[in-house]
Amino acid sequence: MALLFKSELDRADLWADALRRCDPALDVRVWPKVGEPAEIDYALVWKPPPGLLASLPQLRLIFSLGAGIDHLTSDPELPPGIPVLRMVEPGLTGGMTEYVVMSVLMHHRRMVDYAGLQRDKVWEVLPAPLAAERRVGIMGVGVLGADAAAALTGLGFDVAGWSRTPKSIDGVESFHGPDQLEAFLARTEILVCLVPLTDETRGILNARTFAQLPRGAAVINVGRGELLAEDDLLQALEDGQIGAATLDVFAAEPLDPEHPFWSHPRVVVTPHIASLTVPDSGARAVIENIRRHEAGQPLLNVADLGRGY
Ligand code: NDP
Ligand code: OXD
Repeated sequence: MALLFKSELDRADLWADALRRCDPALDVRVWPKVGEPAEIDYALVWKPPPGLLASLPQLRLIFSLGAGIDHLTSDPELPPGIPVLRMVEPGLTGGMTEYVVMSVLMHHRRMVDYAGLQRDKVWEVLPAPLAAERRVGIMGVGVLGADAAAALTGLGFDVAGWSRTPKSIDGVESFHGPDQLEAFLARTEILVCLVPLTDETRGILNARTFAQLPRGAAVINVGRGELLAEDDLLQALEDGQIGAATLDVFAAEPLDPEHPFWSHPRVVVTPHIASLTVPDSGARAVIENIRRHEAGQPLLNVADLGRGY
């Protein structure tokens, strides 16, 4: 059994070691050292060059190194009929929850305002409500959004989630579908975006969405850059409709040095690090699915390519 690893982001040496620890018999090959393409059974990839997967004639499973699969569905030559598996592992989930909690707390406790006061050397106390009085809304309450929602609920925040289908998460008010988006936004003072990038969600963070939030709301985008209409956000920040934003993902990464987000006083920028897949726990998730595949058992975390996530 051979697995091809390809990523410019993830450390191939750490992944190869972690995979071999879980399954010493697995023949791990690191791109571009593919060897004989017909020997590759499995591919574990992040942003593979278009056509790479199609060049592997005996490929049986495609593993995404991340939770998102838009980096695969954007390949016009993605081979049809081969299951695509999303990355679901505790390191990735825990990392995202940390980032979301950190960012929500930062906006809740007005740290963007205090950073401005510090720059101006002004000693001033700003009013802030209790967590129970702060309404947080999470767009996308799947694996990552649901875990973050539970952590925020644990801190006492008033949390709601919006998804495609209804959810039942302890202490979290559920909204779903386009018809309930407006009501979800109207009650959301800190908006966390964790939907996947699909034809339906592209550009969902736009002027219309911002106008439906309470004035001065904060926006945290940890989904994908293309979910956000960047000019609409800049305008909403200028108008005061949006009070502040934390952005981890961008339409063009790395973010251009000239981009206005870098120096905007009310925007926090991070370089797509909200969460990263952890090789040890990620390898266990991959090997478990290979084991299931070999045993003819149902696979875990299979993406629905029709839905796009
Ligand atoms: P899941 O597939 O588990 O969850 C996706 C959620 O989005 C689901 O609740 C789904 O609804 C909802 N959703 C999808 N389409 C729509 C729609 N049209 N309208 C309303 N809700 C919708 O994904 P994960 O939680 O594992 O990951 C989410 C995304 O986070 C990834 O796709 C990726 O883009 C991003 N990500 C970013 C990282 C970073 O470092 N910045 C790291 C990891 C992931 P339903 O439950 O009803 O299907
Ligand atoms: C992911 C990501 O999709 O890191 O996992 O963006």
